[in-house]
Amino acid sequence: MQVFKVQGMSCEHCVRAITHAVQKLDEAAEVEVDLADGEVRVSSRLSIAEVAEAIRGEGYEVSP
Ligand SMILES: [Cu+2]
Repeated sequence: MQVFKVQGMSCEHCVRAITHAVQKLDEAAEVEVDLADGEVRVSSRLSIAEVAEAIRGEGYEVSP
């Protein structure tokens, strides 16, 4: 599982946007968004860079 620190997530819209962006690259990806901790946890066949790029593509900041 990969864990990303993501800034700017605030609501269910953000959860859906990020989940869909990752699942667009890997349909089978499991995406768990923790709004309270500002964390996104992903289990997928994607690389860390690919997931980070997908999240950034939705307009969120991803910490290295
Ligand atoms: Cu939102």
